[in-house]
Amino acid sequence: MSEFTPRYLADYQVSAFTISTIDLTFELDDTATKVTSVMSVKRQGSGEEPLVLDGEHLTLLSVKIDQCLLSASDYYLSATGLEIPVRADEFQLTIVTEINPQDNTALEGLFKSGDAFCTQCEAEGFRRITYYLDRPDVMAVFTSKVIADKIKYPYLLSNGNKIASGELDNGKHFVQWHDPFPKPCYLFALVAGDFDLLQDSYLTSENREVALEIFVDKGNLAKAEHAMASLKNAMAWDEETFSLAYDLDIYMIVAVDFFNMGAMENKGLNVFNSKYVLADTESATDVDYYNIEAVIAHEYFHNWTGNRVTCRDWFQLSLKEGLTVFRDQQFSGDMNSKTVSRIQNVRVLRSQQFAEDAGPMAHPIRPEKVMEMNNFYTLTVYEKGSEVIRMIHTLLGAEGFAKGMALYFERFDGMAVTCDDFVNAMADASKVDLTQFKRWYSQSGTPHLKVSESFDPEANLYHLTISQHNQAGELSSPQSCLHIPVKMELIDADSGIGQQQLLELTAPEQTWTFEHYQAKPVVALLEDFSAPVKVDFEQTDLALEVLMLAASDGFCRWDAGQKLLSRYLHKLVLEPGYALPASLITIFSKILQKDSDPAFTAEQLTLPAFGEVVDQIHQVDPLALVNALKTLKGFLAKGLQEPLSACYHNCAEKTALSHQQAIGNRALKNICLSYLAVLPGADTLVAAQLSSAANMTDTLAALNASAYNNLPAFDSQMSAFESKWHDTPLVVDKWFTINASLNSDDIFERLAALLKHPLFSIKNPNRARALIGAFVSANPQYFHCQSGRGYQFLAEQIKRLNEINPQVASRLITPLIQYKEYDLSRQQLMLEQLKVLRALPQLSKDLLEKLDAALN
Ligand code: B3K
Ligand code: ZN
Repeated sequence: MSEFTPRYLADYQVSAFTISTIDLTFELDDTATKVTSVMSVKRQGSGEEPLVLDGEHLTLLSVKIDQCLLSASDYYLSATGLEIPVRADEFQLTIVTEINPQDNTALEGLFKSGDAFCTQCEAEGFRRITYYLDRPDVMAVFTSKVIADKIKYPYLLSNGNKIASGELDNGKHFVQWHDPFPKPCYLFALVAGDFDLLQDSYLTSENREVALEIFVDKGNLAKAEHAMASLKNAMAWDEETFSLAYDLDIYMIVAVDFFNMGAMENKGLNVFNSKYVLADTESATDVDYYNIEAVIAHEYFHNWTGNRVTCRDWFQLSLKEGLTVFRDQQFSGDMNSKTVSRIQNVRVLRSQQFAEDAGPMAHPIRPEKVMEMNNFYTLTVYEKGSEVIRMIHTLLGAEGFAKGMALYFERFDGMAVTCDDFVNAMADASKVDLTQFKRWYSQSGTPHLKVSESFDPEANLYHLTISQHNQAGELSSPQSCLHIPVKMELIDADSGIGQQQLLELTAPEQTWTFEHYQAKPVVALLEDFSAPVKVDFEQTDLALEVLMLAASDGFCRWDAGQKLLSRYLHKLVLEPGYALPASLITIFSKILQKDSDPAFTAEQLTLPAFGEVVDQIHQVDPLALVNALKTLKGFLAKGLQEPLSACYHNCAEKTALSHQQAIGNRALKNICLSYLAVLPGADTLVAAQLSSAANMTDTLAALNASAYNNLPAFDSQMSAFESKWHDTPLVVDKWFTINASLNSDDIFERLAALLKHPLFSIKNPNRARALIGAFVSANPQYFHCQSGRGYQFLAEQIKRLNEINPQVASRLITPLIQYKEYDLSRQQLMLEQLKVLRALPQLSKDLLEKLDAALN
C-alpha cells in the first residue's frame, strides 16, 4: 500500500513542475461541492517526467490540458493521486472535482462546522479539495471564486483581497478573492456562513490601513473583544520588536466550533477553534484569556514566520513552528508576568515534551522520517523547537538575534527554505559560530547535565563541573556534544550578593573556576531555563531554601521549590509512610508571607504535576504517585492552614485591583483554596466560593476542588452549573472536563452515561477532548486503576475515533504509547490495549505509525 510508506528527509527532490497561478471556483453544496481549478503549470528542469498530482477522497469530473479534454486513458487515477504523462513544458491545466463536505468528519480539506463551510489544509489537506502539487515548496498566486446560497451563506471568504462580487440565479451569490502573495496550498482557506462580525482597523508602521474582521457565531459579538485587542497588541509588538508590519489590506479571523487544533494561519484568513477567540469574564477563565492572546498572536506572527518565508518541505516544520512559538512566548512574557509565563512554558516541556522525547515517537525537532505528517505537530517540533530558538537568542543576545532575523527576511522573503538557512542567517548576521549548535536539529532525546561542585577554602576558589549525557545517561562523545548555554548565578552565602554569568558547555565535561569566595557560594543553575535539559545536581534542602528566597532569577526561585517538593514526592512514592520534615512547612510559610507578586507566589505553591514527576521516576507505580501527591498536599494544607486561610480571605477581600493584579490575586486565592479544600470542613468554604463567584475562574476553582475531593455537594453543584450553561458550548466542554476528573469509584459508570449525554458528540474534537482527554490527563487515579479499565475505556474511544477523526484519535493515544514510563503491570495492561488497536481493520495511517513505533 503505497500511501503507507514513510518519507525521508534525505530523499528530498525539487518538484518536477511548478504552478505559478491557480484560479479556483467553488460551487458550494453540502454533499456535492464542485471545484474547478485552472492552473498555469511549468516543467522545471529538462526531464520528461509525468505530472504527478496529489489527491484523496475526490471524485474526478474532468481534466483538460490547454483546450484539450482528456479521456480516462490519458491519465492514471489512484486513491492517492492523478498521474498525467504530459509532454509539454508549459500548459494550462483545468481540473474539475466533486467533494462531500458533509461527510468529512476528519475535518481536513473542506468540511462543515455546524452550518458553516470551512477548510483546513495544513499539512496535506488541500489534496482533499482538488488534485494539486500538495507540497510547501510549490508556491502559486491564488484567485478564488466562491458561489453559494445568499441567505444561508451571506459571507463568502477566502485569502487576500476581495476583487469581485455579485448576484447569481437561483438565490445564489458569489465573491471572488485574489491573494497577491504566492503561497503553498497549505495556506489556502475558504469560509462560507452566516456570522456576527466584529470590525476594527489598524494603521501599520508603514501607514497601511488594515481592516480587522472577526467572524463569530451569531450572538457572540461581545465575546470577540479580547481577541481583537490581542490582535492589535500583537501587530504593534511585531513592529516594535522585529520591525515586521502586516502586508495586506485586510486580516480576517473566523471562529468555528469544529476544529482539530487551536487555529490556522491561512494568509489573510485565519480559521480558529472558537476556544481561542471567544471570552467574557462570566464564561471564560483567566487562563482562557491568556491562551486566546497567545494563539491570536501566534497565528498573526506566522504571517512573517511561516507565510512570507515558508518551509521547503514538512521535515522543516520547526522552521516556522519553533520560531513562531518562541515569538508568541516572548510576546506573552511582555504582555503578562515574564517569570510566570516562563514557568508555564517549562511546565509543559517537563510534563509532556520530555516524555515524548523519551517515548517511541521521539524525533529530532527536524524529523528525518515521517509516515503521517499530522503526527509531527508535536511538543518536540513546537515547544522544544522554541527552546532551540531561545538558546540562539541567548547565545547571540537580543540585538544579535534581531540582526539575524533581519538578514533571514532579507535573504528569504517569498521563499520556501530550510532550518539550516535560518541558522546560517543567524550565524552570519551575528558572527557567532553555530556549527556545533546545529546538532540540536538532528538529535532527539533530552540531554542530561551532571553537575558537581567543590570549594577550596584555602585558595578561596569555587569549582563547578558540568558534564553532558545523552538520553541513555551515557557521557556524550565529542562528536555528539551539544552546544548548551547555561545561565547561572553564584550567590555569596554571607552577603546574599549574586554574580551572574553565561557558561557555554560545548565539550563532554567542563570545569569553571570562580575566585575570591570566602565561603562556598550557592549556585542558581539554568536561569530562565536557558536550555531544555534535565539536571542531576544534588543540592541540599538548605541550599534550595536559600535559592527559593534569594536567587535573582524568578525561574530559579520557583525551580528550587519544585525540586524540594519533587524530592519528597519521590520519598513518598518509595515509602508511603515517610515522615515529612517540618522544615517544609517553615519554608513554604515564608513563601506565603513574602511580599511577592501573587501570581508568582501561586506558582511557588503549586505542586509539580503528575506528568512531571512520572518523568523523573523510573517505571513509577502511578497510584503510588497519586497517593504521594495527596499526602504531600494534605501535609502542607494542615501545616499551613492558618497562613493559607489568612491569605485566602485576604485575597477574597481585595478590591480595586488593576486587571493584571486581579488575575494574580485570583490565582493565589484559588491555589490556597485547593489546599484548604482537602481539610475537613471544606464543603462550606467551597460552597461559599461557588455561590459568591462572579467569574468563571473562581467558579471552576471551586468545582475542581469539589471534584478532586469528591465533596458530597458535587452532583448538585454540577447540575446547577449545567442548567446555567447548557447553551454555551465552550462552557459545556468545561462541564464535561470536571465530570471526567471526579475522584469517585463509580467514575466508569459516570463516563458511560456522559458518553450518552445529549450534549456529547464524539464528532466534535473539543467535546471529545473535554471528556476523553480530560479523564486521561486529569484523573490519573482512575485512568491508571489496577483493573486496567481506564486503559480499556481509552482504547474503546480511540477505536471509534479511528474511523471518525484520525487526527483526534492519534493525539489521544499518547499516554498508552508511553507505557514504558510505568511499572511492569501497567505496561502489560497498556500493551494489551495497544495490541487490540493494532488489530483493527481500516487502521488510519495516523494510528498505524504510532502503534508500530510503540509495539516494535
Ligand atoms: N500551523 C497550524 C497547525 C496545523 C496542524 C495540522 N495538523 C497551527 C499553528 O501552529 O499555528
Ligand atoms: Zn504555528
